Amino acid sequence: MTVADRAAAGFHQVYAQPPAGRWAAPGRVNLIGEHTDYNDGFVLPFALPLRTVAAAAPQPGETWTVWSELTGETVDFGAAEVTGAGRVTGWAGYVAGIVWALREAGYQVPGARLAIASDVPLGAGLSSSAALEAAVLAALVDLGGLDLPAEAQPRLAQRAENHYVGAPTGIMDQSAAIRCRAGHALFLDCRTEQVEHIPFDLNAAGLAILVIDSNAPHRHVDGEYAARRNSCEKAAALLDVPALRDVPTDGLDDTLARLPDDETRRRVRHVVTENQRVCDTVELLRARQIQQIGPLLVASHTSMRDDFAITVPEVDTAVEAALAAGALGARMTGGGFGGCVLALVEADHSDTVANAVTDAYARRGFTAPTHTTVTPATGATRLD
Ligand code: GAF
Repeated sequence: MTVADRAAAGFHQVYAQPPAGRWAAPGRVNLIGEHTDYNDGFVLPFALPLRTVAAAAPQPGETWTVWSELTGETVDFGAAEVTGAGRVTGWAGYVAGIVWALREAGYQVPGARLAIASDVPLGAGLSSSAALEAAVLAALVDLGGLDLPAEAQPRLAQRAENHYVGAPTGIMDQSAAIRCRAGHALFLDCRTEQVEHIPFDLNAAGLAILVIDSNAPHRHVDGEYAARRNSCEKAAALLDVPALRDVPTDGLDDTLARLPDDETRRRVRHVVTENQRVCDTVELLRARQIQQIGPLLVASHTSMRDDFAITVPEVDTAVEAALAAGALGARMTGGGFGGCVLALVEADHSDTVANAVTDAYARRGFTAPTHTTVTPATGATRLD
């Protein structure tokens, strides 16, 4: 059964009625541009063909009921739970967070019953939470006939995640889940929220993106993420700029010399050089030179490993093994401390690269990685 059919079947089973519609939103990988979003910088994610589907129908009053295929649980909440942040916890908190953020923004949110099914793996750094937020948001916007254009939806979903759930993320994942286009990467300016859909036709170039789940245990992800964000914001204040996006690449060494310690200098260097790498990658893709982006991916990984300090031995091993086996480029994707690695490979070479990573893991005694090849899919959409 497809994920959309599973959502509909779950809806029937739980509510003994058909849904009024189904809405899907994808997970994402980020081609390049890590930890740049909350620094007002640039990112270049694309949507995965793995999706979360919300089957939904209106229900009377200010009440919401949501069932999840994954846990088999049904959670109910009402107006009291969405007048203050954080009152619904766990996976249903993302759903309540969307209702909360819509109400905070002044929308009349329709009561609803929802059934959620998903193919986006949890905890793999592929943005399962943003996919859930985006699918639920799309459903509620349509059911309520709310005047909330797609361009404005990522900021609202981010508010749900930041303030209701309490995770201090940037705007990349929600933007990818909502605004991506099939066959394209999404070049997003996280300050202005302007986007350019950059053609990313891997097939035509005889290439593939291999996504390898490092299966590394997540270690201190939330605390480390918040710490990175904090040191970036402090550094921007020290440099007297609104955000690290405003630090130019030219004269970077002189700028870094104004900072008080080596760790802060490294954090800033990562963000400034990573923004530049996103722009350089976009230039190459515009020129249809996908093959040439490999060294930028590798430089991004090195910067995340050595300057931003967000990689772990499993992801470093996967990147090294992929490159040694002939990948054109490879890097960790997502927030870090585990999650996935992406490798740009010749299409007929992806098994060789994947097997090389599996072998390297076995030699180091790591839990075996899992892998899949992906092409850019569409953002949030109503299915029926
Ligand atoms: C996570 C966050 F949710 C994003 O906002 C982004 O900061 C990313 O880590 C790192 O680039 O996915």
